[in-house]
Amino acid sequence: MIDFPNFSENSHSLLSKFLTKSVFEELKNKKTTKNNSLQQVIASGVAHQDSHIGVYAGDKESYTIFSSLFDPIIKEYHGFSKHQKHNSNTDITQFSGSNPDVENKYIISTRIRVARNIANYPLGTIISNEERKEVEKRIVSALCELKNELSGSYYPLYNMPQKTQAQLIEDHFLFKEGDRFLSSAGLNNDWPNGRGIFHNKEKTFLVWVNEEDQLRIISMQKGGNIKEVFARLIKAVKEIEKVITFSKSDRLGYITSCPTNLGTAMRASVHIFLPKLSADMKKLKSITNHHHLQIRGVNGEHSESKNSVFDISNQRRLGVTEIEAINDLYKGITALIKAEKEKI
Ligand code: ADP
Ligand code: CIR
Repeated sequence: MIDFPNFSENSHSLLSKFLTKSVFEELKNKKTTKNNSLQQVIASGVAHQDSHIGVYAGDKESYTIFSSLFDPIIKEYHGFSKHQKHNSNTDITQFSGSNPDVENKYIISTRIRVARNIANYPLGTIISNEERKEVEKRIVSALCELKNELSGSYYPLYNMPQKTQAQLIEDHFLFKEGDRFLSSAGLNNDWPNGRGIFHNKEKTFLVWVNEEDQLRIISMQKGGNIKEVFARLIKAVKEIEKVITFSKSDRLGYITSCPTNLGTAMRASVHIFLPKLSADMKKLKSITNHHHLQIRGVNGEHSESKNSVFDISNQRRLGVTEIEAINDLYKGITALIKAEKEKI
């Protein structure tokens, strides 16, 4: 039995906004078939009052059993109502953009990732040590079948030299260790067991294993060629999907630990140098808001931007197709570069 959590006045998380007393009463004794509870769902947001969202699902069923909490959060973040159904479209011939920075003056690198989890397993917050290892084994065996540009090697975290790990993180290829939001959700349990990274020689195709989601499939390269990065990603996802069935819902698309990633589960980002606009954050934010883009720092979520370099990506992942999401990025980045050039 849990008590209604105390949220401080300064807490602006979607959890504190939507966990009303009546929603709490409705959900407090509910459990999913895999035994996920409200306490588990809200643990991170209760521990960290500075959370933006504050909730994580423990399995696919969490999104229906605890829908009175998840649905309003999903609506507020993605603008996706409980009557809507998510649709996918990865047909690259329908993407009319390509590279918003052909002069190669502003975009440092482009990265597109999707999150995936394997059907019928618990998600990372409540998975057991044994099941996590099983998931790792299945993913690695699927990845080892990839050919040509996508072929690579798997590097488990448990025997990775500290120096290699630090360098991979610094170069933006590997997840950080010890994220406090993930820790409180249970997503760092049994660390570093079952965690690792697969990548090709050029590090243009990478897969994170058992971080926030069981797979984070990543395509990245220097410069701003969004189309090339997207094409590589979609090719890889299709190959992996021949071997592994991903967790998916008719309504919510791909199932992820955090509700912000549902649907396409895709974050398409550029690292972009905007020295003039960085002195006018109001203008920068008005452009990103207009194009449904999110600004992060150069070291990923919860980091600061440095030397006028920003990580800019699609905010909406659910209720938009993959093509719409990369179009948001393409158009928004084109508008930002135009505004940067016009600034004196
Ligand atoms: P995620 O993208 O999986 O949601 P993060 O925001 O923490 O997670 O980013 C993961 C890593 O990817 C960080 O090191 C971040 O700097 C790096 N990254 C994100 N976008 C780009 C990009 N366009 N170019 C290079 N690195 C990037
Ligand atoms: C939080 O609630 O702040 C963390 N659990 C991270 C939420 C996901 N981030 C996001 O805004 N896309």
